[in-house]
Amino acid sequence: QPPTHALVRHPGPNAAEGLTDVHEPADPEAIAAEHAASVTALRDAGLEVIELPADPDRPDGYFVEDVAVCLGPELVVLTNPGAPERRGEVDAVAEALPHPTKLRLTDVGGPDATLDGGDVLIAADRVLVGLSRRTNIAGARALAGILARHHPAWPVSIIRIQGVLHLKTGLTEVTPGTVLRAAAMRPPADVFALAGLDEVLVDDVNHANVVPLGEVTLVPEGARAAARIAGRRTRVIEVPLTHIGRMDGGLTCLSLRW
Ligand code: CIR
Repeated sequence: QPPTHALVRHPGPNAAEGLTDVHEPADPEAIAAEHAASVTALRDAGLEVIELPADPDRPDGYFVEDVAVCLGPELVVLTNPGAPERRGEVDAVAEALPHPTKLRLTDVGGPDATLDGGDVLIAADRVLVGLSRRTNIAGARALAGILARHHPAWPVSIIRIQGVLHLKTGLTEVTPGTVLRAAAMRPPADVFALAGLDEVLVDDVNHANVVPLGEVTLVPEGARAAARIAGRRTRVIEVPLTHIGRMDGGLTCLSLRW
């Protein structure tokens, strides 16, 4: 089921002060403009969008995808982000989500379980959970346990990822059964994780992160392979992401969708 709703949080004046491995400086006003373009694109795609105000104390707060995993309109899993400086982002998003059932990852996996939503790819026929610098085994297992209970038909693979921040930085599903993988992200050692999927390799590490929304696909501006493949089946909206990319963010990170 394509999503009908999304939640976003505005970037604040401190939006360029969050965590990043990229050495080029980002401009907070440019971040705000790119973020606004992403919200317009979500609305243009027909989604109803909840907008939260910026949090002046949390520069990475607009990367809402990392603090929750929406499993449809009924159930959401509130995460325990791997970066301690991001843990304070969870509660405001949790309160704003209308889902009737809200589970805490740490209630299932214990206080040491960490997981960023950016490490969870829900594809057409499977769920991939990345073990990254942010998501540990206890966190991945806790999410897999929740999925086994609430969505027993979804096969789950836990895969170690290297070369990118989050699983979805380097791997997203562009159309059902076709994934884009950034060459910078090494292929998963678990050979079954991507079995049966068509994989398209992209050279630019910022061009593998797309948001499929049923009849519309959001892709980063200039991501030609993504636009071409998505364009065969859906309308494509390109979103500029230069400055958000410098904060290690992609399109998926900017919203929660259900
Ligand atoms: C961070 O390092 O946590 C943020 N600056 C970027 C988070 C990007 N989120 C994502 O890929 N899901």
